[in-house]
Amino acid sequence: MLRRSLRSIAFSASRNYVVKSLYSNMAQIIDGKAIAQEIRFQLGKELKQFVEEGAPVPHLTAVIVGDDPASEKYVANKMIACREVGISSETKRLPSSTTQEELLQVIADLNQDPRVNGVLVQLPVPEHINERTICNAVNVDKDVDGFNELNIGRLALDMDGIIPATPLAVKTLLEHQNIETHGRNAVVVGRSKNVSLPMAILLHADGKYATKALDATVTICHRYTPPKELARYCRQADIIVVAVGKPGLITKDMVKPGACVIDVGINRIKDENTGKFKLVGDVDFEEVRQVAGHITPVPGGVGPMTVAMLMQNTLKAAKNQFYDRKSS
Ligand code: NAD
Ligand code: L34
Repeated sequence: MLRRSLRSIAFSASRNYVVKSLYSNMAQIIDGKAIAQEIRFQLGKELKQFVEEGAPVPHLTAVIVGDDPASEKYVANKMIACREVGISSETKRLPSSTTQEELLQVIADLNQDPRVNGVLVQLPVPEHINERTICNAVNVDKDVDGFNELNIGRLALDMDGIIPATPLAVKTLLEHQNIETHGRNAVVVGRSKNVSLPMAILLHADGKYATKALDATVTICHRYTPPKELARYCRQADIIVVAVGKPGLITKDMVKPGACVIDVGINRIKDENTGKFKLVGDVDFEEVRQVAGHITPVPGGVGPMTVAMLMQNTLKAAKNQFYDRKSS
């Protein structure tokens, strides 16, 4: 009886939607890779127009200190994206023995170089170098990572500036998927200065100011949040953004049915079946996708979007510099 009535509903007007919502509770997977590709394509067109107006081809320089294989991979992805969008780019590789003074000199030279529009120092830097000193040394107008204290301050004060690529990636994914955030509960798991803090700002701040933030009610959980409390906060969340670096931290029982789960974490773990290394996030993807409404995969979620947002920031920086220069 129930079956028959379900079937008749299923054959009504919005057949596919009804069938999906009655027979499958699987989350919609947010395809960060595809959305990033779309954004790179649009940025390519915008860049072409900018250059046609007489602007020089925007240039990004990335600096890697030491030989972290993950940094090599991420920066390689950034260089590939630059090529696709039409941004000229260069990677400067410095040995892990580079002193802080030497690195500061490299940054000062890039700050001075009028051909360079964007500068980023890939993190982490070796232990003997102070990350904050380095981030603050990058000229605020060329700081395409948005890690300079002035850009973080501008973000905190709802002012226009450059927003760090990963939180901006999450915001753009939420907007692209039409996820309602206004007045909703969001939990950010992690409290790092480069990802989770700007993420929490973008989620809670007022959408009517320059940062076009998301108007959610935000809770920040971190290493000292007891696991039971973490689970309790997460269960109340309409949106969970997790950036910790612990595979399997977010499990099915911690997620409210229909919630949107954004997995920023990247972990390299050994696949028990193949013995090969694979990438996973902080979310137990197979379990959580059974309850969530939306979920990002790892790989192919926030990572590629972070790279696309770096391209967006670089074009924005180049435009700011060009129009400022022309008007002065
Ligand atoms: P981090 O490594 O600096 O710090 C980790 C954070 O997790 C800390 O704030 C800590 O308080 C918190 N934490 C630790 N254990 C916890 C627990 N049990 N419960 C709740 N919180 C806990 O952070 P990060 O630089 O933001 O990086 C986090 C993860 O995101 C890493 O896996 C990193 O590789 C990844 N990441 C991905 C991207 C991307 O584009 N996809 C960008 C940046 C970082
Ligand atoms: N200065 N340091 C600075 N700026 C950044 O914005 C970063 N970050 C994080 C590490 N250090 C940084 C990145 O670029 C992490 N990150 C980043 C960039 C790209 C990708 C992931 C993280 C990425 O392309 N991820 C792919 C898979 C990559 C792989 O195969 O290893 C993905 O699909 O998730």
